[in-house]
Amino acid sequence: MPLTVGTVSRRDEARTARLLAMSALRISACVADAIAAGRAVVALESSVLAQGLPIPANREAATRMNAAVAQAGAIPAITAVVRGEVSLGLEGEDLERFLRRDGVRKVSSRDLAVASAQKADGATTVAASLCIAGVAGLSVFATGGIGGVHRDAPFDESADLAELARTPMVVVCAGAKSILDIPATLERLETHGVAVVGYGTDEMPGFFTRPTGHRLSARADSPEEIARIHLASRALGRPQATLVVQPPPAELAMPAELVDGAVVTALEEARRSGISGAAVTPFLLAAVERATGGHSLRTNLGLLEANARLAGEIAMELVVRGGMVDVGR
Ligand code: PSU
Ligand code: MN
Repeated sequence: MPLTVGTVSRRDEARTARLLAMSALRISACVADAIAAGRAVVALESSVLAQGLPIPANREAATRMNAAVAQAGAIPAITAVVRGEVSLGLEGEDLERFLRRDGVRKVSSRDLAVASAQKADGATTVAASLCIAGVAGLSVFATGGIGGVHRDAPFDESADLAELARTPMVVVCAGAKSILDIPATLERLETHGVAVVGYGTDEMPGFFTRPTGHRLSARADSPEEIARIHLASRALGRPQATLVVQPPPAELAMPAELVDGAVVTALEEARRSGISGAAVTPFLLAAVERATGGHSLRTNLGLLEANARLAGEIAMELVVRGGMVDVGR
């Protein structure tokens, strides 16, 4: 009996803490309505818009991702820090400023509180976006590629992995970017207890390329199967994300040799230019784009849209199963 009482009060404490944190968020009217109505909501990141993609492709990415989520019947919610306000639902003039990249800093999980206190504009990485979406109690997030372990600097491991380990959401991506060490990233995800589920594939996709030769331990072939896997994880009280990896659309996928060559060149360029820290990922992405004559850019846009659509479908499936919003986890 005391055990039950203790459990209940701990759950109440967790619920109160979550509600308090939620009140620190600025949630756009349309996203707030969707959450209140128990509709399917898909969180999207903003770093890919303000740092990862060049102008004007970043606008195309935002438009196509939002549309793909909506086509699936769900509501898109871009995460960001807007003049210090930690926000869910980046829209209108604020979104325009982020697309122009006017003084927008890159914000990972460690940077959230700093950007907030300093009233800065911050574009959120996967890690920071998961923090925000997790506080709001959302269940699904979509992006292009997650961060991971860097190839020639294994001590440089993206905070994306740590947040995947403690945010119980479905995260849809096309794998870890090809600029990273894929097997090392998979090993770290295993250590963190994050299930990596291939969508229609038995192999880890290579972001720009389809197969990488790295076999996955799990595969699912429908949004419904993914929803069931995630709900099973939630039922066990697991804190981790379910990481869904979807290969880029077949007609846009690039040959592995082309990408590998471009990545090696990009890594050399980064070394020569003394690039380090948070600047590494945006620098390498831009260098690969130059080296592939823009092919990688078309692939990037196509996979972002495809991932947003799949995330929308999974979110719809979770709503049907009553697993979308769960205040008090
Ligand atoms: N994938 C892309 N473009 C990007 C990123 C990923 O195609 O801009 C961003 C994501 O926001 C990801 C971040 O979370 O890069 C990882 O950066 P870092 O390695 O500094 O954690
Ligand atoms: Mn890093």
